[in-house]
Amino acid sequence: EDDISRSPENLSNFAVKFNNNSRLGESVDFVLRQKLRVWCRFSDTCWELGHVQSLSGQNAKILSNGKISTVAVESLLPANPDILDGTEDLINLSYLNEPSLLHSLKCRYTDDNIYTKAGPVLVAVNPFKKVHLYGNDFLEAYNHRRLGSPHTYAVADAAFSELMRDGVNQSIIISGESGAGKTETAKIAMQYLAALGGGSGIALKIMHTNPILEAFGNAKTSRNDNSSRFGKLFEMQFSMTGSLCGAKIQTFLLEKSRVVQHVKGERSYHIFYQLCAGASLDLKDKLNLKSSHEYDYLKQSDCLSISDVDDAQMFQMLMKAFDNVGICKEDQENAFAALAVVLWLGNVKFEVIDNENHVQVIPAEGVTTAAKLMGCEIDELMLALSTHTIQAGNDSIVQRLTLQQAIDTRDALAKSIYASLFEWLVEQVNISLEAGKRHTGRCINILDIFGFESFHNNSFEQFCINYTNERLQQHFIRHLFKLEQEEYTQDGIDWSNVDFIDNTECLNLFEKKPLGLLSLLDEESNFPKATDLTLAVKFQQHLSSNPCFKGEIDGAFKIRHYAGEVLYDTSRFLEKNRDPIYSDTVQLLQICSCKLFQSFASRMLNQSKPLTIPHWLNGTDSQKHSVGTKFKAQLFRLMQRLESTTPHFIRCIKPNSKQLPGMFENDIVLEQLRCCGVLEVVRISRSGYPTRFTHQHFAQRYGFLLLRDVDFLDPLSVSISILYQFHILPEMYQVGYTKLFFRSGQIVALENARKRTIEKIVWIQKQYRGLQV
Ligand code: AOV
Ligand code: MG
Repeated sequence: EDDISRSPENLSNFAVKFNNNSRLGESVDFVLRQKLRVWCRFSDTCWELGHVQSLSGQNAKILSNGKISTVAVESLLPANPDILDGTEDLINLSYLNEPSLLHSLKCRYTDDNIYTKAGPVLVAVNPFKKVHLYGNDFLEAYNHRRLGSPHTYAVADAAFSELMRDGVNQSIIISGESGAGKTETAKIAMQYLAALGGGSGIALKIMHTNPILEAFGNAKTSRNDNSSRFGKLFEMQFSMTGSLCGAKIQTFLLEKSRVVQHVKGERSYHIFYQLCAGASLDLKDKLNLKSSHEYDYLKQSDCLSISDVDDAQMFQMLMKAFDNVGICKEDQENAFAALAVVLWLGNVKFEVIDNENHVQVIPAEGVTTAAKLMGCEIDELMLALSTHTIQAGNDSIVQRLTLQQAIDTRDALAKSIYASLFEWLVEQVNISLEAGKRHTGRCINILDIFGFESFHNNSFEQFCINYTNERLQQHFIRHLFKLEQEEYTQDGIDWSNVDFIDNTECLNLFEKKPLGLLSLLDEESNFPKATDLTLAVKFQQHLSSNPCFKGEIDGAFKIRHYAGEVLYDTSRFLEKNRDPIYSDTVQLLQICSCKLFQSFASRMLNQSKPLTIPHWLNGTDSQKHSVGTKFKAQLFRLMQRLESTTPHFIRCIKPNSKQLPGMFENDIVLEQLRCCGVLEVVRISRSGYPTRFTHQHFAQRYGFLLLRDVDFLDPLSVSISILYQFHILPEMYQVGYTKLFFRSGQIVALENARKRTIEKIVWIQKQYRGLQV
């Protein structure tokens, strides 16, 4: 019936193309007879669905959108039968290729099914609108896997079940670029775990920590109206019986530069605007608070509000959250006073008093209000902001600062007050969430960091943020690919390796000693005469052989990250990495009458002490305490902690860059799928064995279900007997030297049987006791 050119060469070309991407390996005849659905490639990210009508030479005639067109066979990929369009797990796809992956996600997304599984990974596509997938009915439905469709709740449920089953701590690791939905996803996971282990007041407290952390640690950026400017690890602690008994928050690297500087269209931290808009008259009076447009720190970016966000209302919610978490009124007011100090410091102005550009503070509302709220003399504050004291033997020499030095001093004070306030606040929250005696060490960690960022202008902050994302990506790769393959090989399992994109090279670029970005940055930071330009030259000199690095003109350089290339500008890199403490202002804080400010001073001084860095990180190097090095150590500790847990991965995907609902842009999604290796994850798990038990564990767990007496058998024989009794098909498992490996979905039947049997035993025991009474 079809006009098919049956030259053997054509057919075999076509067959090769199809069979490469197919696990079914249909014959070409079959393909053509069925007028098989194919994807026609028009560009790297543009594919259209069509049906093969005929083949001739290297070309095929394709019916697509009611039109017949000729397409090169090379540009065709097999499409899946439409019954698979909305498949819940991408491993079910018969043909695994990029357009099919995209198509599946898009079909589901259009129906508000934002969650899809990619083997062991949950993919969550940001809906940018309210979707009806949450709340009590859904919480109930996912409890104990009654509902199996992909969901953050299902991931949280799995983590909880494994915690209870294996007694091994779990982590839910959420990644994705800025605005992809990590923070929302983290809250959804917390909500599930709080409901599951809840009952007590602790669940409510835990949920109310979110508005607090977001008010003080989130801000509007050009990528996300509610962008997290810090990383957080949220540890939810459970008792032996699985009830929630406490929690602990660990935070990473708050972007403090935002307090004094941010670009047009972005904002500083939400809390400042909330406070200005929502404070009671009484509070406003106490803090001499004005509206946000009167503060230089806030008005610099011409952006004081966020559409659809009512800052005053957010402030009311914050106050409620403070009360629920148990932050006392006095602490709340102290915190607000500290915020007002930051705002008023920003309004402090200087005047030049000689021809060497030396300055003095202009006595005005800014400095007087700040001094009053801090509890120090106005003159003292003016002096601390405009002079520098040098100790020379027993004498101290006072030097006036230049205009730029004075501005830097003022800004550094504002930044460190804010950073200290944030730390202090997290500590207060932690005190209130403490499990105390009930703490058992059993926990589920939820990791929500700042996502990968690539702006028009990228500085030290993006450098650190993207470095973090590289580390996390490495963790992801290690678990899903490297460790997986190593374990199979070690245990003697038949296994052909899947290629994956490794980011080791990029991590080396950051971490290698002595010739890596962080080491070179520290070296240059220790060199008093260094400038940002000499830093750029140094990078160029030593790193240009790394394929992930490229030096650019004017002190810029490019890094090829797993998620794309980013251009960094070195200006202020050195200063931000050194993060010097200005001793005069710290001394001033020490003598403030306000206790909170005194505590900030000790916090700042503590931080200037060298860190005790684990030997495996730094060897016997001299101990430095630059921001980069401190952060690297913190990151290593985090990774170490995660390594000791069972990970559950959630990959958030941003469907468009406009933060709009109902808009699924192929190129943007595909780029994210590519860089986080979703295709490879699906490929590996489709052919892999995700569930595994040691022979012993398996025999112990299910041995009692056996119908015959096996007391005299070794664990492996018991295990094999179980497999036979439950008719687990031979292609569904492999027996390794020490472990059994199962394909996904095989353990469900065993677990169900186990549960039913235990229920029966308990019932019988109850009856028996009843008889005894
Ligand atoms: P992020 O955490 O990944 O970015 P967010 O979690 O803040 O991203 O999500 C950005 C916005 O997307 C939110 O403010 C919501 O409006 C919307 N959103 C995300 N997930 C959902 C969901 N499940 N349902 C409804 N709306 C959602 V960053 O912190 O910038 O890396 O540093
Ligand atoms: Mg976030």
